[in-house]
Amino acid sequence: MQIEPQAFDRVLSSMCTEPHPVAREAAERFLATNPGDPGTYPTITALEDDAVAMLGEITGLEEPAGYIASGGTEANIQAVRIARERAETRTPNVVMPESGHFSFQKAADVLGVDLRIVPTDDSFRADLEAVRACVDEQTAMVVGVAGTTEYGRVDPISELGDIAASVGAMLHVDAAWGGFVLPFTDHEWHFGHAPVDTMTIDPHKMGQAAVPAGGLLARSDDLLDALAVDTPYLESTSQATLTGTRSGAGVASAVAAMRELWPEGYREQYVRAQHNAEWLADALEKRGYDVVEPTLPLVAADLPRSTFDALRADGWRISRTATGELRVVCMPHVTREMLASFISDLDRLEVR
Ligand code: 0PR
Repeated sequence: MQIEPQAFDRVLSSMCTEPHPVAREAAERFLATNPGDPGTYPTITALEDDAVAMLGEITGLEEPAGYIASGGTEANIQAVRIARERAETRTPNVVMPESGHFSFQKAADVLGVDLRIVPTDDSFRADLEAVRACVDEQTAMVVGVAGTTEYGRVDPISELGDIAASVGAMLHVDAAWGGFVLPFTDHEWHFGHAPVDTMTIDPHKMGQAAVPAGGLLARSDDLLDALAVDTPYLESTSQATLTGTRSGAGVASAVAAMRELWPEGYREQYVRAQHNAEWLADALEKRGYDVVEPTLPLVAADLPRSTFDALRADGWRISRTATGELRVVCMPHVTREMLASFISDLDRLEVR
């Protein structure tokens, strides 16, 4: 029996997308490889080095260290783990704006660190005063988000870096979603712009790679060493990943997608997505809804609950922010035609 996966033609709020054809093909070829065992699978290990090198190029990292993780969650957990290992306190805390992803909650639970959540300001970015007031000598890490899950906002990364440095904490940037669009904007977000120590950037989101392909990057090898455990019965001597056996599919597809698309393909994708987001924001505004302006290709708007539910019943895969706004992520598979059809469904509902 053939079971068809979810079609993408009505998916508007996912951060996943249809993999690029070259990424799909590479994923299939490397499906049975395990980059967790470099002695046995050297080809995929070499490809992983390529992936990290390319992610380094995208994020202004001169001597890239890192690996392809299962996703942003693993990368964020591992970044917190690095910070905890390096902290000179037994009661470390992590300071994060409320716009941070819930994966940090998991990290805090698993690693036993205290997660301190500070408010965002009127523009949905980390409130610097609040961050300053929250850090102390026990702060192991300050988190900045470059492309927030709900509103696509970019925190003031340099300023967060200064605050982190003032208490000897590390700075982690979560660019899980934003990392493949930010290079084409004026935002300051990466290793070349600020004293960033670690970063999450996921090829399986805007990078058009197949799932699972997350990315963890670190400013230097010694940061990753904090994660390494000995691997006695493998030919390689240590492993820095959280998972053991992991799919080579994500790694190979990440390399294939980045080789194909960086930088021009991603630039075109960003421009198209941003135009789509602005078109949608405009269409919603014209209909009288409150819209959060899309600084990156992600639109949030206040829609009545009943309208939202009716659109879901029509098959639209949409989701809501914590405060109940409709959230549309203009991923590569989201076309203008899809958005126009969404708006015409909305018009039909509002007439009734
Ligand atoms: N950091 C940020 C900024 C994120 O937005 C996300 C995921 C993560 C980390 C975690 O990444 P992984 O899910 O790869 O571990 N944000 C989306 C969310 O939680 C994830 C998502 C993706 C949800 C696809 C639905 C979906 O269909 O909303």
